Amino acid sequence: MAQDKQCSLLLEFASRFPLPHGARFSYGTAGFRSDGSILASTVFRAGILAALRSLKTSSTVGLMITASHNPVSDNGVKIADPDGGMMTQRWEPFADAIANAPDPEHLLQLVKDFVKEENIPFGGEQSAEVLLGRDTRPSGETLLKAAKHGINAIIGAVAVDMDILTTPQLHWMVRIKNKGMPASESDYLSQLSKSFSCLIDLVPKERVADCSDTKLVVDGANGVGGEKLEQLKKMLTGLDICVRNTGKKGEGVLNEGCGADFVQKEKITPSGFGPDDVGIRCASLDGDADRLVYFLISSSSSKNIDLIDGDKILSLFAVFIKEQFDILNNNSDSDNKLAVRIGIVQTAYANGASTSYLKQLGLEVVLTPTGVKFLHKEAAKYDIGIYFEANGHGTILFSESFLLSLEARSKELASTSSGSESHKAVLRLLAVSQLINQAVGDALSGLLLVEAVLQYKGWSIKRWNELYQDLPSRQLKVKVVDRNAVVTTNAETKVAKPLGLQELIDAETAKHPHGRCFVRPSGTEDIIRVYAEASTQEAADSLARSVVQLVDRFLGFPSSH
Ligand code: NG1
Ligand code: ZN
Repeated sequence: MAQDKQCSLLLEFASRFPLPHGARFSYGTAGFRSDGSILASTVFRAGILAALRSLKTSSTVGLMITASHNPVSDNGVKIADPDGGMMTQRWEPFADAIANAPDPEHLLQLVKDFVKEENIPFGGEQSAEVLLGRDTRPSGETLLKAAKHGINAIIGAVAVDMDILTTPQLHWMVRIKNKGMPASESDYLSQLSKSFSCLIDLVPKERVADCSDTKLVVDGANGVGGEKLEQLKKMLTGLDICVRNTGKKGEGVLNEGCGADFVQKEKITPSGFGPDDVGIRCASLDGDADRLVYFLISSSSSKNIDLIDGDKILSLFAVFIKEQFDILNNNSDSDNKLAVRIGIVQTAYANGASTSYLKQLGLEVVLTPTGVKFLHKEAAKYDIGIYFEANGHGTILFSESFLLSLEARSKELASTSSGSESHKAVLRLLAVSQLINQAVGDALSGLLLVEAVLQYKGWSIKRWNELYQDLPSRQLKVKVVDRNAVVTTNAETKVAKPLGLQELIDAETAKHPHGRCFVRPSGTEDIIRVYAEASTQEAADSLARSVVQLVDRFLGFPSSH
């Protein structure tokens, strides 16, 4: 009986969200992405998916409506698992299948088969909860309604609208809620501001004098991040933050000529910045504030910038964390040292100079395929895993068991040598674990950690940029008939298919000193990406261009030949 009611409810709701003719959706690197105007059926079905995920795990899950750094007309949807991370990859085939079900009957059949296979209580015996968030895109409001319908199509499931949020805020809320702790937006903001001020209080006194450089100008990409940063900055002391591209009426279009993706890919000043900002520390968030890059305008006569990307943010964090362990262990007896496994996780897009630098610090570096779900999973294998994509998405993960050891050490030091250098080092590490988002990369918490570490080191942005010098690189896109015709291996550094393409890429690469080049299908756009690196910008550009031609020859549209 309950099952019948459930089935007719699902059929009825599904008939309100028909699949657009000819559309195909795939749960890619960051969930479903497409033009916002054709996404209602997908978001409705993602609502069903989220409700089932919550039923399966008996926990709260999240559903975020965003297309991140993509144009304002795009939108997207992704699911956050109970730990705040991305939805398990094991469920992606089911996500794809329901997103493409041609009609309500097929959709219902897929759901019925899946709940049976996964042993999911279906028909109202159990309750489910989904937290909903969205960025500032105009299509978000309609899509939110579709998501609510999807959730409400599953009896027992409740949708909780958390309103406009950054992506990392929603992931944080899901994680914290499932830990049984207060998980509102104000809890998030106060955790960030408290742990930041704790780190600032622990800046060595002799370095405080070097910290006069407190001015920071932030490009909010005309998205949600600017507005949230305005809220956060009221709770902070010791930082003078000015937010531009806030997205307030008349200020500009989301991600257009601004934002972390623009700055990282184009390497020029975003709109709203100019000659008056020469020498000042600047940062850019992306449209949903899960990416962060810094930059420096070094001359008033050029639009070029010195980009300080995710790799350099990672390197700054790695230097800081390693230093805390050096302090702790250099001040401990040999039988009382705290053993730690620190892992650095990057993708093939990491600048080669960053990887060499990190290895030379004695750190263990691993590469994974693109997509934070891969990096996150790898980083979680360490006591402390630091992961970043070059584009500025990343965070630092502390394992639960290592956090317990740190807390125990902190208690011990508080009673034996409170205020000692070792004690301060442990307190800094604990504050970092509070400040940095443990669920996903978070531009706001990342920004506060960068600021705290720069103050700790007494470093200017220029000094930070000099940690190592990036190898010149170029990223290009190629439109092809079918991007899935490219299959890669070795963390995407080699092409397995089409046969013969890799050999030609190798031959091109060999022509350039320090050459490195790889191609892969994008998971978020219908294109092939080409990345090239070489000892000069001209060489990197020419290598990228030649490989674009190769890809086009193998896979491009016939008319373009
Ligand atoms: P795709 O389109 O799969 O390259 C892009 C980024 C990823 C990741 C996702 C999610 C590059 C080269 N790729 O993925 O790193 O951030 O978007 O937003 O920047
Ligand atoms: Zn984003």
